[in-house]
Amino acid sequence: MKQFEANFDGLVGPTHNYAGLSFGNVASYSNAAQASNPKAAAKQGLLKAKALADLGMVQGVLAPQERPDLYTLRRIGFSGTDSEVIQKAAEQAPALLNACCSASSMWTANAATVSPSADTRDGKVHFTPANLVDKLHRSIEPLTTGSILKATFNNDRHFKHHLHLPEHANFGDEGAANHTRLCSDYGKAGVELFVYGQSATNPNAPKPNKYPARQTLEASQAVARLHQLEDESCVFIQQNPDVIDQGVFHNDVISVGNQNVLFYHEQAFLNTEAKFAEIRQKMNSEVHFIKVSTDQVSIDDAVKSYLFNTQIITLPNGEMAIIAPTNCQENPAVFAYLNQLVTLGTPITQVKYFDVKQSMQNGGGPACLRLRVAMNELEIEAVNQHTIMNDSLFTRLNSWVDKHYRDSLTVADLADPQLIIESRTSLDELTQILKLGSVYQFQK
Ligand code: SUG
Repeated sequence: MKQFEANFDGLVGPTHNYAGLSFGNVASYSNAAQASNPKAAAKQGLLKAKALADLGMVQGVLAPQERPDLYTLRRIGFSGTDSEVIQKAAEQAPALLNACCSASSMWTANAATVSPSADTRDGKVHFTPANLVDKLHRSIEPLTTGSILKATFNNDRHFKHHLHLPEHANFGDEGAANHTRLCSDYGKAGVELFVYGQSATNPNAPKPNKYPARQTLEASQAVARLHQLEDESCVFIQQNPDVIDQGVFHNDVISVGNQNVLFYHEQAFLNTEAKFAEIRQKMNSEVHFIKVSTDQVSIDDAVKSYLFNTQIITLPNGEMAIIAPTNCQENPAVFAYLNQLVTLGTPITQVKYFDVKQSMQNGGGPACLRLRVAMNELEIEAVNQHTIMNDSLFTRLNSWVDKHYRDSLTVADLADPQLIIESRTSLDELTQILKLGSVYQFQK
């Protein structure tokens, strides 16, 4: 049976804005209060997704969430009509309104952790939505994320959906951004690499000083248990706390894997050699560890360019390509490195650049925008086919964006009561395009 790795990109929601909500995420902080362009953001994302479909990849889309999140605003005591709730929040607690308006569900690498059926004891594809407890604006995502995933992977025979982990800092979970799967072939059992920032129950373990470690070892272990993974197919590796303090808020800002390739910065992990030995032993087949040294690319350049927030994909002809943001072309050290990388004789033979700057300005590169789901042919057939990218969906989604999205949004505009009307109207139409049913119901 044929095996694929599908990418499900998050559609950028109509409230995409720069409110500086993510402490520890340098881009989010430094672009705070700029005007955003939700229409351009959504179209940049669609172009990337369509280009991957055109390359012969299985490409899907995941719906955005409804924002402003009136459910949360009412839950914390704002009352009245929808417009009164927004107006009162804007006057009394603008920071809370901003948190309830973020389009952060676009970064679907943080939507969930996914384990393919080849790795799980019951032979199903497992999904656990990330609880994202470290950031208020993201902690309100997991319930709706679960509904959207169920409506997209809507077949109990093949897909197993778990509830997100308990909402406590000890179980801080940021999903696939801190999870990479190495394998010889997508359909063969692989090694799932869980990268965590700190151990919550061991006060003496290393942790960052300045910025939060968003993923705990305890969360990663819980996900591995839920997904019925064998100990022999899991490796838990700690992120280097020093790089978290330099703006590496997720592992996918400093390393990325695909099949038998792990592309990483030499400062990415703690105990690198011992952990790589464990990976080699558990993989039982060749692994290409492609190391980038600090001399070649500094941590600062890696964070600014998002060299490691690239997607490494295996093309239908078996070669690997790197999907990079255009920011990598604009950084001389990184551009020189990538030009050299494709000549080194590793499986990576080409680089393709995409402009996803609207997302990049909030700290989200190409890899943040996608959730990977390795599936066999039968599983792919069981996916809601209306979410799979093709010429007609691309055209339809572009017209949908043209019809509903603004081309400028400032933080002050978040107080505009019209925004929730626009958001609901657009999402009503989207749920019909993608045939998702009532995924936003509980928020009402
Ligand atoms: O969680 N930015 C996101 C970026 C997520 C990137 N994802 C991965 N690396 N996989 C975050 O920090 C900024 C929103 C704002 O400031 O308005 C934000 O949430």
